[in-house]
Amino acid sequence: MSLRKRLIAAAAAVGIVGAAGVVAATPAYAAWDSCASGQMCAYVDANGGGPAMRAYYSNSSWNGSWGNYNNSASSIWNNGNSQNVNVYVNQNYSGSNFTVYRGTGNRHTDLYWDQTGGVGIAFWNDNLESNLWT
Ligand SMILES: [Ca+2]
Repeated sequence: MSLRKRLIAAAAAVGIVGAAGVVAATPAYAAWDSCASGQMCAYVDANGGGPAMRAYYSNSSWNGSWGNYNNSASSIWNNGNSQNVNVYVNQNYSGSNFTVYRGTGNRHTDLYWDQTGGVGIAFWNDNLESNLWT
């Protein structure tokens, strides 16, 4: 998701909480369930929204016949059956990376804010380009 859209969404979310205290806001996107068992899914928008890179296998580049997903993911879920998956900021499994552990509890809901690995805010967002099942 673009930074501008993200800031608008964040402002809207803050407004909801400020006005009503604790509210279970309906997310703008709720597409996690489109990630099939056995896949790692990297969505273009936060919270499993928008188109997704869906990978049963390791991919040295997220651009391919399935679409162009290099430098576009904003959320990610490993719905694999047995393996964790490493994701990288460059093609060919190179550059900074982190492990996406299997399971619902380890979804990276919004890579813009994710500081996994001690990197700054917005480092991972729109920056991933390859994945390696481990
Ligand atoms: Ca990148």
